[in-house]
Amino acid sequence: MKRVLTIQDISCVGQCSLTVALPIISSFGIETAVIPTAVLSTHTAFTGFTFADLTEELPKIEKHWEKEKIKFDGFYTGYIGSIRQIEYIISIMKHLGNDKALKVVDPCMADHGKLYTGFSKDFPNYMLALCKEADVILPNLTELCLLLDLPYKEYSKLELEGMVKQISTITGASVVLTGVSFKEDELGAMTYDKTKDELSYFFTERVPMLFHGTGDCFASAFFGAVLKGYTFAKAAEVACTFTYLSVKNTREDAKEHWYGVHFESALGYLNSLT
Ligand code: PXL
Repeated sequence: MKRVLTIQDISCVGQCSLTVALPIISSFGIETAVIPTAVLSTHTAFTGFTFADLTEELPKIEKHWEKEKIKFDGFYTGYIGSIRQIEYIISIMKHLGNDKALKVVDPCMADHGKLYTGFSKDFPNYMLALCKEADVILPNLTELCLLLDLPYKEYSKLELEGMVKQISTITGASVVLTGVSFKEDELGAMTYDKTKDELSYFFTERVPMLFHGTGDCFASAFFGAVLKGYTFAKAAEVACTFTYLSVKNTREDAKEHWYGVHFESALGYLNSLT
């Protein structure tokens, strides 16, 4: 059985980051270890959340695991609790990976044109350093604009393709751009597989509602699918379909459940793949 490590926060309530990554990746039949970067009472879209920073735990955990000779076949990083964690995470990926361990970085820091509460304006520069360590990065449009230092606005298909290739050249990583849409009734992802120099798209029907945590569901499903042997393009299809099903199943409940999606109801789809 493959063993992977995901590094992101625990938002105790909020259906994002570790509380979704762990069940989603596990449902592919992959052993999933975690390092929490911080513990929050809720994610940062709520007001008044608590925040316990776990930065200095990271090097201690690395040291213990090195002693125990614990190694991983893949790494997936999400929400990071402090700038200093970036160098610690780079060290963990360098020292605790098996040969050819897959490194997926979700530059989770912003959406809808805005940085998440708590991140400073220079955070995207540090996140770029982490992206340079990755095999695949999974930005949304806001994050792509921040990484490239471009304004957040609507871009044409051709412009987006140029931007995705540009960030791939800068980071050396393949890229999956999430939240791509050229028609009102569709939503999907653009994948640039650097190893094949291939661009591809996949769309599903758009559910015209906004929920938090969909990026984390997408990234977790993508990571699991790649570990299971899917190509980056095919894994992006799986992740789009899984996220679409999760959102569709939350639609009825949108008022009370604005803070996350009912991804549990779509885990059966992932099970059917394995
Ligand atoms: O879903 C991304 C995410 C993860 N973790 C925390 C967040 C967010 C988005 O707002 O606040 C703590």
